[in-house]
Amino acid sequence: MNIFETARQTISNNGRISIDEAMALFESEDLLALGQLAAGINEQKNGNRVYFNINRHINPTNICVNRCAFCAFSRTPGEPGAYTLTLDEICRRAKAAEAEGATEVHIVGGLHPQLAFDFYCEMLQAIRTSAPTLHIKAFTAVEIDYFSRISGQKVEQVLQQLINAGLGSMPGGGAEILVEDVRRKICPEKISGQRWLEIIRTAHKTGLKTNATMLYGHVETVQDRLQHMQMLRDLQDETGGFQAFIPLAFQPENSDLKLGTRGTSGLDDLKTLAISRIFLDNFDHIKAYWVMLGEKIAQVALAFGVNDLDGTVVDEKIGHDAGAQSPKAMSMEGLIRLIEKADKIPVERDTLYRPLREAVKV
Ligand code: V47
Ligand code: SF4
Repeated sequence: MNIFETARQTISNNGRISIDEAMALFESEDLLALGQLAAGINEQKNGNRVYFNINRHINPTNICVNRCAFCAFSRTPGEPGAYTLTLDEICRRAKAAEAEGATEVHIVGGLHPQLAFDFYCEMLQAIRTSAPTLHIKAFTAVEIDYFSRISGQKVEQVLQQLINAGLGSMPGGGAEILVEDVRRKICPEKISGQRWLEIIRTAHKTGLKTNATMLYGHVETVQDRLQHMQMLRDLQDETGGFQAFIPLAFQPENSDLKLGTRGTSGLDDLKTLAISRIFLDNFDHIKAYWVMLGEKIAQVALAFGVNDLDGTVVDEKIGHDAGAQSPKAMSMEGLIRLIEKADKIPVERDTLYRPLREAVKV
C-alpha cells in the first residue's frame, strides 16, 4: 500500500494520522493526490462552502520590548517609524470599519514598555461604545502574558477584565513554532511554547474561542511543524476552543533572520495547508491567509483542504512591513470572485463562524 492508501484507510477507520505518516505524506511528490485527500476530508466537514468575513486590522502600537528576529513590524521607542495610536484614532478606524459593513476588528500589537494594562481595557470599552456592532477579536497569548506581568494579575483575571470591557475572542498569533529549539533561534525573548499553550488553555476554559497560527518557512524542519500541530491537536482534544488553524508563510524582507530566501514556495504552502487539514482532524476550519500567501495561492488552496480565506483586512502591517506582495486590503467582491472562480460557494461569516450571507452574487 502506498502512503495515500494507508492514510485513507486510517481515516476511514476513524484513526488518526501519526507524525510519521504525515511526514511521509509531506515527502511524497504526488501533490495532486495530497490535495485530493485533504479536499475530501474538507468536503466531509464543510461541503462546498468557503468562508470569509468583512473585518479590519488595527495595530495600536508597533513598539515592542521583544524584537523577535523574524518581525519587521516592531520598533524600539524613538526608532524611526515607531508609533502608538491614540484611543481617538483607534475608535475612528473602528467606526469607519463598522460604517463600511465590517463585523470584526482584529487587534494585535507590540509589547509596549510604558502603556499600562488599563489602556487596553479602556481601548476595548471605547471601541464598544463607538462601534457597538463590531466583534472585537484581540490580543495574542503573548500580549495576554505581558498584561498579566505588567498588572501583577493572574491570566484568568486579565482575561475576565478584557471580556468585561468587550473582548469577544482571540486571534491565533504568537504561536510561531511551539518547539523550544526553534523559538530559541527566532524569538528568544518571547514566552515559551508551553506558556503559549497554557494561556490559550486558560482562555478556552474562560469561554473564549481562539485561533492557532504556525509561522513556517524559516529555520524550522517539517518535523518541527508536525510537532507544533501535534501540540495543537492535543490541546484541541482537551478544550475544543480552537476555531481555525492558520499557517503563516514567512515573509523574509527587513527581518533580522538573514535566510537569503525569497520566502516559501507555492508547493510548500499547498503541502503545508493540505497536511494541516489531514493532521488536525479536530479543527473545523483551515484558513489560507491571503495576505501572506498571495491571492492566487490562497485560491488554489481551496482545492487543498482549505475552507476559509480570512477577510477584507484593510490595513495590514505585519506582513507588508516584511515585504508581502499581496494587496493591503481586499474588497468583499474580490474575495467572492476568488471563491466562485474556484467553483465554491462563498459564505460571509461572523467571527464565530455563524453564516451571515450565502452565495452572494457579484
Ligand atoms: O504572531 C510576524 C506573524 C503574527 C512575520 O487569528 C509574520 O485570525 C510572516 O497572528 N512573516 C500575527 N508572518 C498575525 C496573526 C494573524 C493574522 C491573521 C489572522 C489571524 C487570526 C492571526 O504574524 C505573529 C507572527 O507569527 N508574523 N512577522 C513575517 N515576517
Ligand atoms: Fe513584538 Fe510580536 Fe513582533 Fe515579536 S512578533 S517583536 S512580540 S510585535
